[in-house]
Amino acid sequence: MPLSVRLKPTDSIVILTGAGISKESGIDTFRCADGIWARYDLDDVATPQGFRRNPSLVHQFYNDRRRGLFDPAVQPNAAHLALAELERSWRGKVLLVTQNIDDLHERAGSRTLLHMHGELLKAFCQHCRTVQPCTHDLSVDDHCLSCGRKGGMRPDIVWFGEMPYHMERIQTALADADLFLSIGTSGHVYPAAGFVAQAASAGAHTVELNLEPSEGVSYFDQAVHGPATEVVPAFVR
Ligand code: BV8
Repeated sequence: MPLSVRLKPTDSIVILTGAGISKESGIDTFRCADGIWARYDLDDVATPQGFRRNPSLVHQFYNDRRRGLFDPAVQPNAAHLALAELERSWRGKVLLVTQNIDDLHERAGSRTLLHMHGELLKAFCQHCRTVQPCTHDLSVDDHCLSCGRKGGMRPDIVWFGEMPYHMERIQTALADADLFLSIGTSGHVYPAAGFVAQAASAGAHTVELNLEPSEGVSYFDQAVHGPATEVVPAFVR
């Protein structure tokens, strides 16, 4: 049943995506059997403490993943493209919130997009606190493009224990949502994993589109399980 049958044309839609939507584009997830946390200790590479302990390890972790974005085989897939088409064709508001740090939603054409965990293609200077584009390998020897000082550059990524970006805008959108779609996320990491309960309490219809039931599946009104490139285009058409 097309989305337009479920909703009024002016209804608001909030979409949350996680690593699963990029899996079929060749980007690793975190908690699948062959995922990133099977190869790296989260505390070493995705916390401020880990960065202070060994910045070179963390830079290498993100440099490898940033380089992966430039692999010609890594392209937006049918799920990314279907969400960009929905944003273009839907008359109501559509807000796409992603936990992902890749740029596949942008490359698919999505515009109203918030990266709540930051972006691989940006760097942050701890001295002058500016965010700047980053397409190259970062290291402890880098100088900031803004203040010129050395040794303060880090990936512009939200690590565990750090406040995610755009939370106020996300909370406002969840309070106003008529439909909340959660795509390709295990529902393990907060505050993102709590969005479904917030949307539901505001009266939204909540749907999970995921390869398999997530940790939060019981919070959803509806769940469709299968590969994102199949279930997402079928649901949003
Ligand atoms: C914070 C860095 C507070 C970027 C990441 C309760 C409330 C608030 C906080 C907490 C809380 N309980 C615990 C916490 C602390 C913590 C947390 O949640 N810990 C977890 C381990 C329990 N949260 C935080 O620290 C957050 N910060 O709360 O700050 C605060 C308040 C005031 C002041 C200061 C601070 C910060 C969280 C962000 C951490 N950064 N990563 C990076 O390196 O990428 S999180 C990491 O997990 C990634 O960002 C990733 O996006 C995120 C979520 O993972 P998923 O995207 O869901 O990926 P996963 O592999 O888990 O699942 C993939 C899914 O896809 C699977 O279900 C699979 O079945 C499916 N799939 C696979 N293939 C396909 C598919 N689906 C469809 N098609 C396919 N083909």
